[in-house]
Amino acid sequence: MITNAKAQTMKKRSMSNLTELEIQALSSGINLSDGHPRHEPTFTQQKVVDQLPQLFVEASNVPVAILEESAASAYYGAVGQGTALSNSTVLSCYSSSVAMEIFARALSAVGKLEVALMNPTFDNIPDILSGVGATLHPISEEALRDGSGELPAVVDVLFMTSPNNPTGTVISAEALSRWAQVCASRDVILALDASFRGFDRRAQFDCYAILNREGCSYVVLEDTGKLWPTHELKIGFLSHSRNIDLPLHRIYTDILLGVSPLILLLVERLAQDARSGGFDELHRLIGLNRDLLRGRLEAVPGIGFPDADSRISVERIALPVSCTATEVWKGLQEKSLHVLPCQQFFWANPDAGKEYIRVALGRNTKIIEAAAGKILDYLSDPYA
Ligand code: EGV
Repeated sequence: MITNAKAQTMKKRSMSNLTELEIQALSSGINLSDGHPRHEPTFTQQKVVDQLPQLFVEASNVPVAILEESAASAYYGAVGQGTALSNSTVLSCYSSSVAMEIFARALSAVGKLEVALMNPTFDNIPDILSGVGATLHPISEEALRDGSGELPAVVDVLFMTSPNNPTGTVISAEALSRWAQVCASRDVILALDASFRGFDRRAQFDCYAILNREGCSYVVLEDTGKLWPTHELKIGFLSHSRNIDLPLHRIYTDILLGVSPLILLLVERLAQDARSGGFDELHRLIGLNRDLLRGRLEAVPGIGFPDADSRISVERIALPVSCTATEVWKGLQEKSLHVLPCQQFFWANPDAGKEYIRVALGRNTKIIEAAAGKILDYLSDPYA
């Protein structure tokens, strides 16, 4: 018998994953597909980049444990996570997806494979989890945000993304406390992917203080890879409560010895820059690009921007009912503009993503302007 869940999985396997679509956007045309930052560095970011040869030398002269501590401390300090280093252990990874894979492997090693997972969210999270054999139980973004949902009866992990990708939804301090209490009382691991935290001050309350206060076991993933245009030089931080019953360090060391000391230094300097005005500049750029896109497109009949309050570096567009995400994604591709259709974000109910495309905003404003023009032309006359 083919169950509903199985049918959904089979349907998903027959589609490309979002990253396969993102790769198609790398070689030609305008790329508003991936959520990686591709705008010009700011003046002060460029000054850090100009110091790379000196940083290279410095990387040889400072013990890596010190570099790790300084990079983590600069990053967590810049995003309001003041107690991250006092009560948890941090493992630095090449990227947040590598951190995610390590977490998933650790879950599978101890058979904690019942995972309540936010829906929608970026598809590599469900894919990595199901890749290690996890059973996924969808829990809606609204239920998590309001703190109103119930955890399934048998569950080992509650996994949420905040700010969420692609919606930008933030789990408030109150909601996080509530979920941390639920997890603590039911011996469930709370996992939080905060890769987009840097974009939204509302997500920059000290979540480690809350998680430690409520006493749950937790894992938090953070990422510098969405923030600064560094050609994929980035760190994914995998931090966890000291009481966690998972072989994270063992799996981490199965996979890597450590990250590049040069990248640690680069991250430290860019985090310091972010703290002293860099984030303000980043938020201005993303806000400007978002306003410009919405302003140019709002005249299209039937179009919508469902994530009114989003601050993250991607924007979801609700399409007029006359067209589907796949059609628009293909049609725009024919005009050399790459975006993403949203079915794969809705991992538990892909059809719900048919009405949306996602466009990346971490680009120079001129690019967003040109892309908005193409989207406007296409939606005004798809057959032109
Ligand atoms: C986004 C790319 C990975 C991912 C992009 C992303 N895919 N890492 N497999 O980083 O929103 O476009 O998160």
